[in-house]
Amino acid sequence: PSPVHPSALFAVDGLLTDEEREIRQTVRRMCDDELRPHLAQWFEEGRFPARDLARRFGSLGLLGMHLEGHGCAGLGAVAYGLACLELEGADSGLRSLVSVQGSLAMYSIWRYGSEEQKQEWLPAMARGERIGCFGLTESDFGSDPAGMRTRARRDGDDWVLDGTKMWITNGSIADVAVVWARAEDGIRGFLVPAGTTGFTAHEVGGKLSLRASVTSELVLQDVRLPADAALPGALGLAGPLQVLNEARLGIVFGALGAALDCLETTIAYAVEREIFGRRLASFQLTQEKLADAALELGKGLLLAIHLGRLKESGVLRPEQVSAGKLNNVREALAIARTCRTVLGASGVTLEYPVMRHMANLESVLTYEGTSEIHTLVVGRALTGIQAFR
Ligand code: TGC
Ligand code: FAD
Repeated sequence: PSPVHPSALFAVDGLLTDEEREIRQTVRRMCDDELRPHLAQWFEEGRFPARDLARRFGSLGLLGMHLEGHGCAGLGAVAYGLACLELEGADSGLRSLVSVQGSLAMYSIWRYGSEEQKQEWLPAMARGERIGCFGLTESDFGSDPAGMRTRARRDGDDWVLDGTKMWITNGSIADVAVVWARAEDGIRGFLVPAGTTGFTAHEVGGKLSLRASVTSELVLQDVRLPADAALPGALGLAGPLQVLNEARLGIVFGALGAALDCLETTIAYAVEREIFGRRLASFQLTQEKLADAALELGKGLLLAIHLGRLKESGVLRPEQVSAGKLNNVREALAIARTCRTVLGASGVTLEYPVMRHMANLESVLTYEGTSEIHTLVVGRALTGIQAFR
């Protein structure tokens, strides 16, 4: 019998509209033609052309693609998720660029910003001409942002910010940082343009994961901002946590893209590779690995599409996003690890994308809420008892 592609096993294409399938194909083609040939090098060198890529992604309408108005494409959650899936099938770092720009930085402005802030930033960010970052985490307050030390105090009409943010994607290449800080009346978001006096960003080196992504520390020392730098619609931790739901949904899809790339690579390898006088794919142990991976991939995709449809109907709850992120990233990482075993020694090199995806997925398991935090969110939903603190 002729082989069935792992995505075709569950016939999920039938759950998509023509427009969604077309968007997926367009992003896939762009990844194949323009990104895949360079990924191993970008990862090895820990450098990639972020600004050029942002413009290219902007030209395809991928930045803030699920937002309406102000130059954004206004597409549905599933279309956005499928774009994330294809981008992450290339490299999680590229999906990160798009997640942070569209779902964290742009969404913060779109949801909580004034009309003037939206007009100033959103169209240029949608085109990829200006890059944003999202500063919530601090070195001592990652999983528990409620404890943040960054402060915003009033001085006349101005705001003055002091503090340090850590592990901020796009931080040192951003034109604007969305910085979350504790004001007297609660946590507020601020738009801090690059170059503002007292604001500096430094790239974090030595990463063994997401090497094709910029990760930075943001330092704010007596940063004076005008009154209209604050996002008027956000007060309290619920503000940034609501923003995170957007990006987490992209990851529910995206992580499966990395897993699918691993599985496609591994099936092709196992069918060609000969050992003990037979093809590697002809051994039952190998087929069990491939079958289990395809099952988890298919189940994850069904879950992702279901959550996307709930989002499009306006009824998606945060604990459902947590369940999706927890399951799909955990399974994607397990698939990447299993695929790596099938490739043997070749699996530990950059000749194949599998270990690169595996290393990237370690960050994906940690950022946007660790797997433990999402477990506790689901546990709280099931029991009504919070076990965070
Ligand atoms: P808690 O008391 O539960 O909540 C405080 C207020 O927030 C509301 N809330 C949410 N609202 C919308 N969506 C959610 N997911 C929400 N979770 C909570 C909640 O209803 C409450 O509202 P109100 O009005 O009653 O005040 O807060 P807590 O301090 O107990 O913390 C809960 C916990 C641990 C779940 C939360 O702190 C958390 O999610 N921690 C994880 C932090 C995190 O995910 N950081 C990510 C940083 S950004 C990032 O990683 C980008 S990666 C970049 C890339 O993609 O490349
Ligand atoms: P900690 O919170 O110190 O957690 C350490 C371990 O303890 C984890 O396993 C965690 O699950 C566990 N743990 C914590 N609390 C509990 C508990 N109550 N019960 C049981 N176990 C617990 N942040 C941003 O704001 N913006 C960004 O753009 C951004 N980009 C990132 C990019 C990369 C590459 C990485 C790696 C991180 C990024 N982050 C960003 C930060 C990320 O969100 C945090 O790393 C994450 O929230 C976890 O925080 P932490 O690293 O301080 O770990």
